[in-house]
Amino acid sequence: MHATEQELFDSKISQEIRIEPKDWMPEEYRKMLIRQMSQHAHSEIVGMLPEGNWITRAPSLRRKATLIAKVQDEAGHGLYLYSATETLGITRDETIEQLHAGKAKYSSIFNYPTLTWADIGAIGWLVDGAAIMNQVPLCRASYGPYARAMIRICKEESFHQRQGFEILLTLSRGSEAQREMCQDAINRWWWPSLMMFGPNDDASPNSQRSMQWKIKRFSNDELRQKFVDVCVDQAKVLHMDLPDKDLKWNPDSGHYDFGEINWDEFYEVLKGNGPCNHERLEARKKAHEEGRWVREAAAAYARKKNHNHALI
Ligand code: FAQ
Repeated sequence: MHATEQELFDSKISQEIRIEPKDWMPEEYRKMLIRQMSQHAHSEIVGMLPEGNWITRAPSLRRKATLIAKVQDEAGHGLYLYSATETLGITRDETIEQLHAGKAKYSSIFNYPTLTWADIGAIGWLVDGAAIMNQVPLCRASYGPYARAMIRICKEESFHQRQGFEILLTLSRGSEAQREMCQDAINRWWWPSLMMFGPNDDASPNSQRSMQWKIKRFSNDELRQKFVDVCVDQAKVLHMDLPDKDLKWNPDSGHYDFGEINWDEFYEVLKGNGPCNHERLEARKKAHEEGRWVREAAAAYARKKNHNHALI
């Protein structure tokens, strides 16, 4: 008897054989990937905005060059992820349209403002740090193009995390004002970074399915806990505090216990009511409009080239 397409798919998943674009896949699997991968791509692109804000104000040429390189890397990540999403049968135009219409989400973290230079350090340390914790397991995601895109992305995110930590380390060894600025940035970015991992497991509608399909390999709470555990030790190196009075080593679990996340704030940000949601979306729409002529010129050039080839 021949195996059905569904059986073939299931057996590939159970044997850790990657699913590739031309393979048969259940419609729900395809939709789950389009949702997560396009939101991930949007996050990388919108994520350029808070840091881009500091390129002109970086305190030295070295800091400026590094920050430009980092922001450029995020653009690259967005582009690989849009391309990987296109392999699922949705065009880049459609996914971008969903973002601009407010139908597609992007990471909540990018709706917070970057008020001081120390925020650039805190983003590198905490935001890229959380991104790595979440994305290293995605290098083993069951969908080939997503998993392969994540390998390079994770290597670059590691460099970002270190540059952020080094910014904070420099500030933490500086003047009183610099130490205060460093602590203030950590205070503002800590909780939103924990929210990046998504709702608690019992309130996460997609996790179970995604883990059965081996897209996600760990639950939101598992990854959040790993992140808290590594950050506590890193904060000690900085001689900075994490703003949580309930943070405490638990010898029974072998992990740090931590306080309750403000989920009302998280869902308000998701609904569009965070401090910078409006500004971020407007900036993306404006950039898209202003880049229209470039896309049109590139498309016209490609058409002309194809036409000339046809004549040869
Ligand atoms: N923000 O059922 P779950 C970066 C939504 S890239 C906004 O748990 P899932 C690099 C979720 O979409 C950061 N929405 O969902 C960088 C779902 O809504 P939907 C982005 C969130 O997918 C650094 C609903 O809540 N990383 O930082 C958030 O199983 C520095 C229910 O949630 C990725 O996208 C949130 N934080 O798990 C760039 C990684 N959390 O779609 C520049 C890939 C949850 O049903 C500078 N994504 N939601 O309407 C993932 O791993 C997953 O999608 C999760 C969420 C873990 C984010």
